[in-house]
Amino acid sequence: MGTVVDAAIKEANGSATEKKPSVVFVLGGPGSGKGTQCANIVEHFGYTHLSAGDLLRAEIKSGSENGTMIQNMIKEGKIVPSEVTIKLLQKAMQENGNEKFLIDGFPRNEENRAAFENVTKIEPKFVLFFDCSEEEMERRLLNRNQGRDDDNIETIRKRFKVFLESSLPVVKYYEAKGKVQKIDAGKPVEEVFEAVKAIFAPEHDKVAAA
Ligand code: UP5
Ligand code: MG
Repeated sequence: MGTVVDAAIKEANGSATEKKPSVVFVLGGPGSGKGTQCANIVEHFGYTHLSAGDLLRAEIKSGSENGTMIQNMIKEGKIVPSEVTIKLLQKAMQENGNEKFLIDGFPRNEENRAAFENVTKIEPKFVLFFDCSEEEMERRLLNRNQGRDDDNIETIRKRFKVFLESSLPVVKYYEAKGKVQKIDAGKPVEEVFEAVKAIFAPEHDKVAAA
C-alpha cells in the first residue's frame, strides 16, 4: 500500500529525486591504457566512455574561445582549469542520457576532484587505477603515432611529473576511502582486460539478475 502515492510524490518532486548517473573514474599515467581499456569496457558492460582529454581536444578543434588556452596547456602537460573540464563533462553526460559513465583521465588533481563533487554532487562508485611503469608508458606514447601534440619526449616528461605530483594524490585519496581497484597495466592489452573484466563482471551480473 502507498506505493502508487509514493511514486506520485517522487514524480512531483521532479529534480529533487532525479537519479544521479553512476560514475567510475578511470585513472592512470599517460599511456597506461585508459582509453584502450575503456573501449573494451563499453563494448562489454554498457557504459558510456567520456575521456576528459578527448573532450578538451574536441573543444580545441571546435574553435571555441578557450581553444588556444587549452591547446597551450596540453602542449605543456598542464592541467586545464576545473571549470572548463567539468562543464564539458556535465554537458556530455546530459546529452548522452546513459546512466553509467566511465570518466577517463579526470580528476587529475585535488582541486579537480573537489570541484567535481561540489558541482555535480556525484561520488564515484569506484576508481579504476591502471598502474604502469614510466618506461613502458614512454615506449607506448612514443609509438602511438596519432599526431597528438603532447606525444613528444619533452611533453611526455612533463606529463609524468604532473601525474606524480598532482594526480597520484587523488588516487591516494580514494585509496584511503577503500574505493580503488588497482590493475597491473604493464601487461598485454588482453591480459589487462581480463583483470578489468573481473572487476566489472560481478556488478554486471547483479544488474542482469535484478
Ligand atoms: N597500449 C594501450 N594498452 C597497451 C598494452 N596493455 N600493451 C601495449 N600497448 C598498449 O594507450 C596509449 C598507447 O599504448 C596506444 O598506442 C595503445 O594502443 C597502447 P591509451 O589507451 O591511449 O592510453 P591512455 O592512458 O589513454 O593515454 P593518454 O595519452 O590518453 O593519457 P593521458 O592521461 O596523458 O592523456 P589525456 O588525453 O587524458 O590528457 C591529455 C592532456 O589533457 C593532459 O596532459 C592535460 O594537459 C589535459 N587534461 C586536463 O587538463 N584535464 C583533464 O581532466 C584531462 C586532460
Ligand atoms: Mg587516453
